[in-house]
Amino acid sequence: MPDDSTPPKGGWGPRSVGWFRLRSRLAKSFRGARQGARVRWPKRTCHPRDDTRGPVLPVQDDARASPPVPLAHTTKDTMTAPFRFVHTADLHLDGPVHSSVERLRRQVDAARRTALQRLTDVALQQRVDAFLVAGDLIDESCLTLRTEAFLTEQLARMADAGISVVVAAGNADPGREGGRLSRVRWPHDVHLVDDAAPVSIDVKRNGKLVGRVVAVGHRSENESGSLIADMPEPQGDVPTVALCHALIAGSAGSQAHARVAPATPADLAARPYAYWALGHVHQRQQIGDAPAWYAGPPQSSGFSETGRHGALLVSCGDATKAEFIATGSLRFEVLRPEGLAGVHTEADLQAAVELALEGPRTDPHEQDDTCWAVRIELAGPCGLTETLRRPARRAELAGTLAESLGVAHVELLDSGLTKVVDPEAHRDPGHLLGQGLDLLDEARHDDRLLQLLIDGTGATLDSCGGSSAAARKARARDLLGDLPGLITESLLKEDDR
Ligand SMILES: [Mn+2]
Repeated sequence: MPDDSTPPKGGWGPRSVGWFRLRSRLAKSFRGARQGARVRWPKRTCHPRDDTRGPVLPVQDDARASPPVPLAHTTKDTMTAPFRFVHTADLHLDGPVHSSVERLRRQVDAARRTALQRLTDVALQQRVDAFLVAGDLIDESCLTLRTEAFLTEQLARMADAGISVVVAAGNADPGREGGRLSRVRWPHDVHLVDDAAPVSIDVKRNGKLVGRVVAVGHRSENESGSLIADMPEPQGDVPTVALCHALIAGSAGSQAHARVAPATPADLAARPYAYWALGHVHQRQQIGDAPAWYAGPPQSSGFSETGRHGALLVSCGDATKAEFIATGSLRFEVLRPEGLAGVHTEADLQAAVELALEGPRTDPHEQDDTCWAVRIELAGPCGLTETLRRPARRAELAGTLAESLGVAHVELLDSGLTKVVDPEAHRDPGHLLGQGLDLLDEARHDDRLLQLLIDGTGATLDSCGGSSAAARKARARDLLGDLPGLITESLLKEDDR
């Protein structure tokens, strides 16, 4: 949770009604101000088209920001121009989507094709020299003929424009004989690297050598040896880029991926390539300070991959530069709304969810036409707990929320909802809780007892109200004011479910 969701010290309890209402009001005024300035996301039902070709989508702002490199170069230009390419990986076309919702699975399928089309558009607009895929472009068990036709059409668009397309096999699309990858009707200009033996590909622009790609591929779905070990030392005449699907030890998120083609950052450092185009770990990242990157998938495949997704536009000249290009059109977010104790109606719930969604939705780099899939994890005391504990009602509410928020998909999860407790209902002096509540009352209203408590705990209790005896007492009273709710909640927790 972001820091701004923390209530002020000494003021309200973390889930008090007052806090929630204030946040709700702030969110509303913020939304009002924003709508006045610029409407970023119209309320609309957002369903990516499910046809094979997908919609024709505009190229990302990131790509538009840099002017295209002209195709014609003077001899001098060609000698000094950097080697420029798009680095992508792990698109998993037609691969599994971890959701039980069929419509969402179809939307991810469509968004993956959209991402491929956007990648192609970027490569053409930027007039790059090469398009490098570091494995798992397709999922070998699932690729349909329709998607294959779409894939080869996009790659042919680039190959026809003189872009060197290099596809390395990964563990989800290994290059074994008779496997799905080997049966794809690749455009004849596409370099398919489907074996562990390193292949060196010269990349030319207008007939002149501008760069070189050294690539290795996976032959099976469980390559246990290092594929990097056999990669040769790069030659020094032009920038040389290594292309490989591998598990680099210590990379962020690597523990979630199969241990195939394992290697270490030291293995990369031992071979001074101008750039390592890596695939396999689904998290965009640089490996230490090395010119080595995982591009991450160009489209998320579910709630385990939140945030923006895209590819890297790389330039290897005197220096190596990697720039992020957003290509994901369906963004996944997991939200944990705060202040649920103040939620008593469906409108309250919507306000709490909108507030939690503000952060991701105000991401200045996000596209206005991005579709959203939102998982809302509900936990803690909530005024709507009885309703929200019923799966059928949650599903119904999720549908309503998706429509009113203008997002493609909403799912509501009960991640530990409890009822809101009212200490006043437990004032019976005949049991432990009732006696505890009475004691707390006494301490709050008896100055002598309060002073004893302050002296006894040795707490500083200085606050923005100052450090006078009166200010300390006021602060102690405030703190005690939260306790009836807290002890009632914890003593009644056992009975709550
Ligand atoms: Mn993989």
